[in-house]
Amino acid sequence: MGRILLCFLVYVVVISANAADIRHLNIWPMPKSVSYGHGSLYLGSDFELKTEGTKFVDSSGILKDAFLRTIDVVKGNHVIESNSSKFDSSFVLKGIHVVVFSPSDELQHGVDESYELHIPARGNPLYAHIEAKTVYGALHALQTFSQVCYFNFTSRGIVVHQVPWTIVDQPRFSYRGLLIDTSRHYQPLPIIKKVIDSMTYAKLNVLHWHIVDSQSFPLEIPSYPNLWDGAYSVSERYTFADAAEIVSYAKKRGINVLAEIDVPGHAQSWGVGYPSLWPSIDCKEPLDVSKESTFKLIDGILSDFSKIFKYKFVHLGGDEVNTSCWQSTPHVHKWLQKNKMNGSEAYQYFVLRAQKIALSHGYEIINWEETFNNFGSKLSRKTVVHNWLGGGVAQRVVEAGLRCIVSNQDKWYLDHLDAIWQGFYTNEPLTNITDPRQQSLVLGGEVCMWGEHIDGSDIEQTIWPRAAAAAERLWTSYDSLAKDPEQVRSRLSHFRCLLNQRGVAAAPLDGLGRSAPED
Ligand code: CP6
Repeated sequence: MGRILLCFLVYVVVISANAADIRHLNIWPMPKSVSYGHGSLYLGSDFELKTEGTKFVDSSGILKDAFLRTIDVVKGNHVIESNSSKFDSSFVLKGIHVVVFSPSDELQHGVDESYELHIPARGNPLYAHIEAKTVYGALHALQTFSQVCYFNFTSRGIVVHQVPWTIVDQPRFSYRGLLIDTSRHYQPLPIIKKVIDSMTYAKLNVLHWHIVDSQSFPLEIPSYPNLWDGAYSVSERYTFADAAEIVSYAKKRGINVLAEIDVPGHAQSWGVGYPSLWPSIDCKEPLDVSKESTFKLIDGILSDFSKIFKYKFVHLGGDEVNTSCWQSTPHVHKWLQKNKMNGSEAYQYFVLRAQKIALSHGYEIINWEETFNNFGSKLSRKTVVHNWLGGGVAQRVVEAGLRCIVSNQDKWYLDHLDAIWQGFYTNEPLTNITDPRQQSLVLGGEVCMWGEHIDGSDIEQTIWPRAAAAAERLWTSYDSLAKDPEQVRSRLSHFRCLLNQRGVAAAPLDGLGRSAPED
C-alpha cells in the first residue's frame, strides 16, 4: 500500500514538472535537442562578439552585423537603465564567443546550418558559446539566443532565463521557402527586406521570388531593356541593381533567393515591351512557341539572371498552360502541323527547351508539378518538381527518382485566408513516403503568398503567424513535432507576440481563418 502511494506521488511530481517545462520553453521553431536549468543572467552593457578560434573570414560583415541585429531585437527598443557593473560579475554575460569552422561564406542549397549553443549558469569571465560549421549555422544560433533573452522590467536590463542552456540543433529539411509574388501587386523594396528579416526569425531559408507573371513585369532585364515596359507604372519597378541588392541582403541573413520566370503560361506582360512574344493580339499567352526569338529572349533573361541570382536553382514555372489559342493562331497552327506536334507536345517542347537554356547557364531547375504530371519522364534529371495541386504527387515524383518541394495548396497557400495555422502545422511533406532514399529526395517545402489580394499594407499579417507553423514543420525533427497542434498553441502565440515586438505585423493566431461572428 505504501509503495503504491509512493508511486502515485512520484507520478504527480513528474507530470507537473513536465507541464511547467512546456509552458516555459518558448523557442520557435523547436530545436533538435534542448536542456536548460533554473538560473538567470544579465546581459552586460558592453556585450561583445568574441571570435577567437573562428576560421570564418567575415569580409562582408555577415557575422558582425548579425550579432548587432541580435542585440537590437533583444533590446526591443527599450531603454536599458540597469548598470551591470553593480551585479556580481559571475552572473553578467560579457558576450558570445562564436567559433565557425568553415572559412567560406558560400551560401548554397544544402549548406550546413547546424549549430550548438551553450549558455553557462555562471563563469568569470562569463560568455555564451556558439559552435557552427558555417556562419549560417551561427546565424541560426544567434536567433535562438535572441529567443531566450527578455527585457526585465524590474532591473530594466536584458535577462537570460533558465540557464544553463545547451542546445544542439539542425534543420530537418534543407529547403524551407516562402513565395512572394511581385507581379500581381508590386512590393516596394523595404517591404521585401522586412519580409526577409521576418523569415530569419522563423529560420526559413529560401525566398522564392515570383517576380513576373501575366499582370506585370516589374524587373529590369539588361539584355532586353523593354521588358519592364510591362510594369504597372514607371515607379513600380526594380532595377537590376535593386534585385542584386535583395540577393545580397538575403544572403547576409542566410537566405537564398530563388528567381522565377513562369513560362510559357503566366507571361502575358512580357509582350508589352516585345509584342512578337504574343502569338497574336487575341492570344497573349502562352508565349509564342513557334519563334526562335522567344527562346533567344529566355536565354537573355537567364544569362542576366546568372549574374545576380547565385542560388543553384532557377524556377521556370510551367503551370496552368492552356494551349488552345496556339491552335487557333494561324502561324502557330501551321508551325505545329509542320513539326507534327499537338498542343500538349508543344507545351512539352517549350518547357524542355527552357530547361536546356537554364542548364546551359549552370542552373538546376524547379518546375511546377504540371510539367511532371504531363511528361515527367522527359524532364531533365536536374529538375525539382514543385507540388501545389495536392493529390500526393510528391510520392510519385520521388518514386520516379526526381526531387521535390511541397506546397500543397489546401494547406500551405497563404492567400487562402480560410486556411488555419493548425493546417499549416500538420502538413507533413513525407506523407506516404517511407523509403529513406525517397525521403531524401524531398528537399522540403514552401508556403506561398500569392499576390492577387494583398499588397505592402497587409502582406505581413497574411504571412504571419501561419508561415511560422509551417516553418516548425520544416525545421524541427519529426519526433519532436506535436501530433496535436493545440499542444504548441501557447508557444506559437508567444512567437507571434515576439514578431509584434520586433515590428512584424503578425496577426493573432485565430485572426485569419476564423468565421465571422454570428449576430
Ligand atoms: N499564379 C501562378 C498563381 C497560381 C499558380 N501559378 C495559383 C493557382 C491557384 C491558387 C493559387 C495560386 N496565382 N503563376 C499555381 C502554381 Cl488557389
